[in-house]
Amino acid sequence: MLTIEIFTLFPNLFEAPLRESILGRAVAHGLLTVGVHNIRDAATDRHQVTDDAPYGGGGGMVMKPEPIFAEVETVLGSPPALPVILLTPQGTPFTQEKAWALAETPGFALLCGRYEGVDERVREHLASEELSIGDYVLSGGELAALVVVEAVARLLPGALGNEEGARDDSHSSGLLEYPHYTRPPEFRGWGVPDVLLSGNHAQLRQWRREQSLRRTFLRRPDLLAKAELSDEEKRLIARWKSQEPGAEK
Ligand code: JF8
Repeated sequence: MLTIEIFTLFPNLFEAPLRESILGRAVAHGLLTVGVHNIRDAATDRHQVTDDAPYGGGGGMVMKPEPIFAEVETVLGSPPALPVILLTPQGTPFTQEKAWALAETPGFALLCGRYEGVDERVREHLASEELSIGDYVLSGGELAALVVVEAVARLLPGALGNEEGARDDSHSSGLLEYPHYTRPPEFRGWGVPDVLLSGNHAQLRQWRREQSLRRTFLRRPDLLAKAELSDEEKRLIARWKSQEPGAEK
């Protein structure tokens, strides 16, 4: 069973996401265990202060090192028995590859900052790694931690109720997903591609692969460099490159 230990000033933010859907079911079925620990529990002063003004001045507040070290070491021991991952905009980009790697470990801890972030000594002497979920600004590490937890949990064997599911996704193939349709075959005059109704499985597979390639070419050409492509697929993409920009999505 995978162990995830989360350290935060806002433990309530984790309640509903850990209860619901695939993640909630994975926890309920014992595929992983998630502990949520309030850093404020380790603050020893009367008002349980966890932040302070930055040395050198400037705006905002910084999370003090003592309550963070104390809470992490109370739960994980000293040195910590699990890798401690700090969520920060300065971290290594979190990817599907990283999600797979974490899913295959015994467990890890996620440390969530708030305010202007954590005292640098936490990063230097407690965190084993820093991750970022993307190039936009959040108000704290909690939602980033939830993204990591969900991306990892759904990869655990038995988490999807569909054993092929996770490996088949967009970003597992390295390409974007093909378009999906369900009934009815006509909705407000909008039809469904004929190939999906034809029952021709070879044509269907070819259509989906080409749709994945075309979408990736148009929307995320950066992904094509890493994707595994046949010689025929490479020629198809070379032809698209030499053509006028398509008007389609
Ligand atoms: C934060 C603490 C983040 N991709 C990301 N954007 N913003 C954050 C983040 C993480 C922690 C703190 N502000 C204060 C922002 C990540 N990971």
